[in-house]
Amino acid sequence: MRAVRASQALRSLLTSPETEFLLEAHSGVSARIAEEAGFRGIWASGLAISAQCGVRDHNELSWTQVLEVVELMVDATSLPVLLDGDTGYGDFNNLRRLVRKLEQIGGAGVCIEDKCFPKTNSFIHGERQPLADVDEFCGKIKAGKDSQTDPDFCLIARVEALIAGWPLDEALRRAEAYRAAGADAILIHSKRADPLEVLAFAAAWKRRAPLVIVPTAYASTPTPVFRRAGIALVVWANALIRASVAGMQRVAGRIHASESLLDVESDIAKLGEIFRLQGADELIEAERRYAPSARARTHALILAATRGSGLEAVTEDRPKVMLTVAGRPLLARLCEAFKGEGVHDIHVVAGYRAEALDASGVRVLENREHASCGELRSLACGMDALGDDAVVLYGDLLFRPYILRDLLRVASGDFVIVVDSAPLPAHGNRNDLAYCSAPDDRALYQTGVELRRVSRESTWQGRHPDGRWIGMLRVRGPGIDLLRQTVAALERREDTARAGMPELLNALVEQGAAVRVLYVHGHWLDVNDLADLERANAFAGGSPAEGSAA
Ligand code: SPV
Ligand code: MG
Repeated sequence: MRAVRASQALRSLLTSPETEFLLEAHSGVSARIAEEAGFRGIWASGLAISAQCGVRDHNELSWTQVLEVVELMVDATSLPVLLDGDTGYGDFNNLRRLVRKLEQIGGAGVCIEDKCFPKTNSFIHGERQPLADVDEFCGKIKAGKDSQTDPDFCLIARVEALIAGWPLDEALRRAEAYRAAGADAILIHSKRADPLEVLAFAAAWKRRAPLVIVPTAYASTPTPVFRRAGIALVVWANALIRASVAGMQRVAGRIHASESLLDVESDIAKLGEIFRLQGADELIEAERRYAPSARARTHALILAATRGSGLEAVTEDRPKVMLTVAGRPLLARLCEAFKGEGVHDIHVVAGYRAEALDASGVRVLENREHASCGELRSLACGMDALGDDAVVLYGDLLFRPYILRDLLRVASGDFVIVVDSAPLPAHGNRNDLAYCSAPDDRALYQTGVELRRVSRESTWQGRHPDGRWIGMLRVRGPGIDLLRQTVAALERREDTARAGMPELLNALVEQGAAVRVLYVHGHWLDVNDLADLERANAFAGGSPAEGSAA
């Protein structure tokens, strides 16, 4: 609900002792832009609305088509919208329907001009356009006023006599008749390059009713001149449609010539700005409130930028994640695992041999600094893909489906990592030893265990590790922001700029974040060397699992 009704707001602009301004808008987004610029009201220009539809300002749009645009504008802004209603789209009866419909959709008022339907724009042979009969036009004004139910709805009568080449007297005669018929204000239009006839009209009019002007032809007139003349409302009637046309022409030409977006990217609005103008954030908020399950869609981010030392013999032409295990690439297996759990929003951060990454149904992000930076850089590249809830994992993992399922469905907390409590195998890397708040007690269904440290040290604070982090992290809710900030902070520090995921987990713990532990007992493996690849083939092929995949 608007605090002040739109019609009231428009009326107070008309009756304010100051000169006020309306800006043309022709769409929801242009209306919102006008509001953000500081305008207090909108001119729903017939010229601009028809132009944005690619048709002439000649009543080629039906009045209901015009109203559809007006309704979108009303919805998009809290400002009063004054419709440039041409001649009222017909006789008095058409105007009555227009007024009622406008009220229904929240329009604040209508301006009608004393020409004949179909009219054409005043700047196209304005002198040749016949004026309406004064009595008939007065009848139309009365009909319009009689059919409004909101007392503040404004009906403005536009005098086209000067445009059509009639003298000042005729313009004054008409204006007075329209005022007497009930018009709330008079719009006096002129196509002269100077404001003289409008000023002469204003002087003779003596503020009998608020005066509205459209200084398109006499745009060089300083605005104080209008203030001094007592003009109530100045309408900047076509600036936004002209701005958008000029912008679109420039950009379309450059894209066509360069066959690229690169030249224009810095001159056009960022997508984020479009989303902001559309109110995308509000929808995210609303989804949280009304459809939390829809919002809680989990994303997957696969870190797959490295070649993998120990696998050089088989990664000459492809990244590790494209290695084939039991007939299918590791990446395809991971995607299948995620999709099987309903996680369809999958991003993979590529680096080494990114071009060889062949993945349908996943989006590829690139870490161009993969050779010189650590995993943090890859994670930073994928940060925007995390949404509100994500599983981040290494691309060389193979695991039984229940591990991901439990991580998605059972584990709770802003951060959850999967830790394998099975005895450490003789083979495999030991960078990710996990020290936790409690060891895995397989007789209990533990949910409250937290990570204390991930380390390659085989003891920490005199204790043995509780297991091995398998390279799978779930992060969600407020955890996403903390993750983002922590990655940024680590990247800023010289000693941690090239760090990996273990340093990140430790930094989170050191800041007091609760990193929950989901214990598993085997049933996974990672591929670090050729022997692992062998094991992976057996694991994926269904042979009795070895090592940590026991
Ligand atoms: C419009 O903006 O459509 C107007 C003003 O009616 S003018 O183009 O000057 O006629
Ligand atoms: Mg118009």
